[in-house]
Amino acid sequence: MEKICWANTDDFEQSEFVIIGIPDESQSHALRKGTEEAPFKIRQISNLRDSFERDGKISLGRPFQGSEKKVYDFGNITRSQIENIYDKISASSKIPISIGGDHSITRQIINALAKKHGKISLVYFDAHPDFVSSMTNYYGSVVNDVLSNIEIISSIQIGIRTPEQEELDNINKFNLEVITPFDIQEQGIKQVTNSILNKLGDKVYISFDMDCVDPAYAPGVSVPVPMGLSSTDTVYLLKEIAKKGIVGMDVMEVCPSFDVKDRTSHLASRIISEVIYSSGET
Ligand SMILES: [Mn+2]
Repeated sequence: MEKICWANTDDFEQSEFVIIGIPDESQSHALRKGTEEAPFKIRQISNLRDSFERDGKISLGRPFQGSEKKVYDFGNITRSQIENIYDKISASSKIPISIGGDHSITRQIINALAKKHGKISLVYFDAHPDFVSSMTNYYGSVVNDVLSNIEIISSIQIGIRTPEQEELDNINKFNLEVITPFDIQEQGIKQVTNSILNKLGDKVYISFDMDCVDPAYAPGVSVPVPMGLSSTDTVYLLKEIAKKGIVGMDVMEVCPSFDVKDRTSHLASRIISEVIYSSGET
């Protein structure tokens, strides 16, 4: 299996960031299948589109700002390996960047990371709140399933635009802050970013469902919804959050078989690099 092009060390111990693929969509109810192909596809596209050959040497089209970080690609793991492997990663204070798979995987990652970090400040990018409570342990109940391991007051949802009534009721019940694409249209990305940065706690985890982005930029997702975030606004916000420091991130729900010319996988590759390069930079 190809490694993501941003991987620059073969030594796990030396690395600051660990890329992990989790090609599992067993807890998705989406009509579109195929998110399990994303860890392979995003790595493949990263090597085709984010790198350049000059006189037989490969160089990266790296982000414009931010310094190089040590990145290790762990390869793919199964759902049942998540707890053990994330224990190992957090024991050595490395930052996991996970590629799904369906969004339910985030539940297992957060529950594992919370053992080390305590309550997580969750930044949840998604078109859908994933806050169903009448069913549990699937891709529509992630926020409900991690409630005991997140600090609601410092958590936030971004990009939400198609909640079910039950999810709206839960958002109101727990007083979870939500920023919709219209909020960004009205206030501007800079003001929205500042208010998010002021809200976040010390242990920030970014869960990134690719369907938060407008289908014009990210058509290859399992449940697309029109009127999403622009790719530039999204990455600007991600970079500003990453600068503060994160304990982990995931990129979920990319669905390569519904993509248009791999543009969603290319955006996913860029997002991963922008977050890594910006991370901890002041
Ligand atoms: Mn989701």
